[in-house]
This record gives sequence, C-alpha cells and structure tokens, in this order.
Amino acid sequence: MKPQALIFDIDGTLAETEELHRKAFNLAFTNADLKWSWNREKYRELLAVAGGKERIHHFITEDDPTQAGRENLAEWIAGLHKAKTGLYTGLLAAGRIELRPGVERLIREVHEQGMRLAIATTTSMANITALFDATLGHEVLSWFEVIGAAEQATRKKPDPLVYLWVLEQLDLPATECLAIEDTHNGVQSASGAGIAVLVTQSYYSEGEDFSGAVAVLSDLGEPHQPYQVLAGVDDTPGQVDLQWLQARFASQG
Ligand code: XBP
Repeated sequence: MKPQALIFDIDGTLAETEELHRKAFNLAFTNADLKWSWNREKYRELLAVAGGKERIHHFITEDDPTQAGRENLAEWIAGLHKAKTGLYTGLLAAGRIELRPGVERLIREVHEQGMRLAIATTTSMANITALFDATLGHEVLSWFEVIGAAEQATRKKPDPLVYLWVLEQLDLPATECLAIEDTHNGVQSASGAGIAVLVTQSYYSEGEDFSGAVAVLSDLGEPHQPYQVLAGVDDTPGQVDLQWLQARFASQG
C-alpha cells in the first residue's frame, strides 16, 4: 500500500531552530530580571522535556526550586513563555534561518505528486507561521492540510497525543502515514501512534536513542549533498524522495 500522507515535525527537522529557541529563552529570562542562562550543554539536557512551558517548569523544579513557591506559578511561566515566543518569532523574522538539506525539495515533490502533508509538533502555531514566513512562505504552509501544534498537544511528545490528533483530522489509519522526526521524543510520539518514522538527526539530538525508527539519516540529502546513513537501512548516500519513501514504507507494511 502507498503512503497517503507525510507528517513533518518542525523544530530540528525542518530547520535547526533550537539555537534560536535557546537564545529567545535566555533573552526572556534577562528581560524578566532572572539570573538564569541556559548554555548549550544545559539546553541539550533540558530538551528531554518537550515544550517551552514544561521545560521552564522542569528547570525551576530541578535548578531553582525557590521560584516554585511563587503565587500563580503556572500563569507566571505562561507569561514568561509568551515573552519568549515574541522574542523567538522576532529573531526568525530578523535573521537568516535556513531549511535543512532536502526539506524544501521533498515538500515540493510531495505536494506536486498529490500526497497529503501534515505537521505534528509541540511548538506553537505562532512559531510555525514565523518559520514558514522566514523560509518557504505562507502559500507553502497552506499545503499542510492538518497542523497539530502545542494548542492541540496538551500532553507533549513523547506522548502520542499530537500524532493521534493529526491522524483523526486526516481521517487516515496510522499505517497509511509516514513521519519525519529528529529526536527520541519525536520517534516515541509517532511510533506510539503506530506511525512509521524516519529520523534526520539534528544538532541537539546526536547520540539519542532512535530505536523504533525505520531509518536514521544525517538529513534528507540533496543531489549535490547526499545524506549519510546513520542506522536502519543499507543504502548508499543519496537523497530522500517520494520513491525512496514509498520503497521504505512498503518494506514496513
Ligand atoms: C521541539 C520543542 C519545542 C521548542 C520550544 O518541538 O520541544 O518545545 O524547543 O518551543 P518539536 P515552544 O520537535 O515537536 O517541533 O517554546 O514554543 O514550546
């Protein structure tokens, strides 16, 4: 059976956005007169917790428990996170974020060939829109028929909730969809919903456990910049296209 829909994760999969997220968190902390500063090592550790609000909450519990006694803690975190979202979208608009190799090529091919497109992420709709505005544009975002974001994922990845919601909206069984992810949490979330997952490892997910994924690649590859196989398939370096996905998908079914 041919896959009917391709579901993309956002952060780390479409582009290496986590460094901008980290910058935005740190700017929001400074603006709120907090002494917190997340360096790369700390952020790598904190990425185990998906979702910005959940990440801040986890950090308070582990590293600054005196803040946990604040009145209306959840509301305070939500305000801090809202400020971070404003800073993040501003950084995206002002800077030059590049899509990862093969992302634009594959999205365009999938759309042209009539396969359905969807998004399953734990970040917010505002951040998705800002990323597309800074890269592929609004028209390409409209090709994504279903967008599951933080607003739907009340339980964040690795929970399968966001993928289950996307499947329901697409009105497709998991066996007719494929997901592209970059993290352990993403693999757990998609495969927990019964969806076959391809991993393109990202800067922050290097070394994570991707068991359950169909394959782990360095990226989606371009004709002049082939992907490297990291696990799962016995391929020579190349590029992921629709034919590649259909062949892997068939071997899963
Ligand atoms: C990655 C995340 C996100 C971002 C921060 O999500 O965990 O939480 O790091 O985004 P995904 P917010 O891989 O599912 O795209 O601050 O907007 O939560």
